Amino acid sequence: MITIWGRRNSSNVMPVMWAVGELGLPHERKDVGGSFGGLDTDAFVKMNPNRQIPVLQEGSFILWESNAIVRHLARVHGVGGLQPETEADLAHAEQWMDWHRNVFALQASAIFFSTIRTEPPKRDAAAIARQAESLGKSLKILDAHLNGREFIVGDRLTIADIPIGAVLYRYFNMPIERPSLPNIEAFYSRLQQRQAYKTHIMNPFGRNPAEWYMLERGLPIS
Ligand SMILES: N[C@@H](CCC(=O)N[C@@H](CS)C(=O)NCC(=O)O)C(=O)O
Repeated sequence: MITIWGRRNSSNVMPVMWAVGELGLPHERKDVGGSFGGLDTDAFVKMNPNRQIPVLQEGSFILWESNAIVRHLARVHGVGGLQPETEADLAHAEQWMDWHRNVFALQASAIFFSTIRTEPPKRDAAAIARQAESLGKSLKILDAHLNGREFIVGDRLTIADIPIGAVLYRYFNMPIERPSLPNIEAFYSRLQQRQAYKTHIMNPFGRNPAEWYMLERGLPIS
């Protein structure tokens, strides 16, 4: 049995849960991090000295770093599925996973904190507009790559799609200006048809810190 440590609304827990869902793996998820706390206990720090989520636990095997967890799950459980089949596809999948970490997630997360995680009166509209424009330019690179392709690598969903696809839900639901990205929009529409994407990624995150907190705790918002 796999245990995933981490609250479900964490941007780094979500791709791991999506991979677990795509692979149909029996699992449990434990709410830690954010308002649940629990990252500073001796037991957790022993698992992840970075005091961050997600952490994968499988018996005595412990793994942290979300993209490493997604790669591990695909290698061990996803042959013929999430794991790319050729060396070239694997190399390109890893390239896009690094792009996710160093470009897309970095920029999108900064905007998420400037918008949803900041009280509306304290938001800096000019700075947010600059951040959104810069992210839009980065996404033009992915949009061009997706021209004529159904998935980021190969002809089925792989580890290349998981971290990037997870951030797309936030990108398309944040209150920002977005350029025309027709190939990404088509890709995002296809992802939204997948049950595991619906379950683990398409979870509303609210419009402000108060709503974010309520949703994190599973409480209704008005
Ligand atoms: N590069 C790490 C980043 C992990 C990370 O930043 N996790 C955040 C949540 S998204 C965290 O643990 N924050 C503290 C908290 O949730 O309390 C990964 O991909 O796993």
